[in-house]
Amino acid sequence: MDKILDLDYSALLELFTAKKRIVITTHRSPDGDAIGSSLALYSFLLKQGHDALVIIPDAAPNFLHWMEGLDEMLNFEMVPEACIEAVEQAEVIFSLDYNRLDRIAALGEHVMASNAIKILIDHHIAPADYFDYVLSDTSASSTSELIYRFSKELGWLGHLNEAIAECLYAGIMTDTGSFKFSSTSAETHRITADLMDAGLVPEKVHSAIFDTNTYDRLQLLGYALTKKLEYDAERGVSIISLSLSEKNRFNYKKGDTEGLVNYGLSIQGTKMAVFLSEELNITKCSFRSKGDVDVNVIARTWFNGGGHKNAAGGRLDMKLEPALSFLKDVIEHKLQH
Ligand SMILES: [Mn+2]
Repeated sequence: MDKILDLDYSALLELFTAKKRIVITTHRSPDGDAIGSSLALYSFLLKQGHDALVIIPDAAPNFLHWMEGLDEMLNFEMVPEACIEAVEQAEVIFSLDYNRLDRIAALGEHVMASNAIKILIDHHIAPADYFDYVLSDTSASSTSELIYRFSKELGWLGHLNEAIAECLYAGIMTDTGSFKFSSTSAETHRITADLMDAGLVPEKVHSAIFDTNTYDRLQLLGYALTKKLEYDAERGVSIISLSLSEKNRFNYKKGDTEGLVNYGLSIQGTKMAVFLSEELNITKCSFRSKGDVDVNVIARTWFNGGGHKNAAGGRLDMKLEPALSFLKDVIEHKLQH
């Protein structure tokens, strides 16, 4: 069941009447929704006259670098002292697109220790109970959709412009798989229409996010699909595996194999897709599934990981070859098909 926890907006209206020092935080390995919702809220707060700052636990991916306000964010990995000081001085701290402070790594301890008013806005299940204000709606497509709702309730939408609309759209579009996941609602489309009325040009954002391949990345994708994709039609399982040296052959950069596992899942009849990626002394495992196949349980039981029912990750402390044998052994002997 979708659970909705809503905010006391009259108390918040009161809170934001006077200028506040505000820090916005979002989760590790921030995605389009994390960065988009944070920068949209950041712009709204600045336009309302507040002193605002976005802190990210680690770097934002390159395909989001066009967003307005991105250069003003602080990266906790790069400048921890400045981030800690800002958290200590904050009167209000927002937590966006994550539901527990351990999701923001070491930064979480400082947020926890702070006396600031803590506001959570998120769409993941089971938010922790140490926030002062919680807007949690698991039926919402994205945190960006919730930032739109939040800003509307507080009467800030008069500030909505093209740059803010682009940030919100990027978050909604990426979290809904370009409006195809079941979390896409009529409300999601109504909000998108409002964003277009505010000047948004959707194709511009699509292009900025998706048309960013390097030649090496496409070559790596081609290699992975033609040489390294194994498909077990009988069990409906596809596996792609890449060694460190194979990745290095294509000048691999972080993010280059993002989404690769989904190609395996797109084969008609596939129930589960796995991507194994060798790193220095470990092999990372990504799982995707359809329907009732619970990859969260599989990742937790055999691969030191976890996640969601249809999307999970894990790691094995071994090189690629033994990891691949281990995976096949689990598929052949441990799982029911
Ligand atoms: Mn999200």
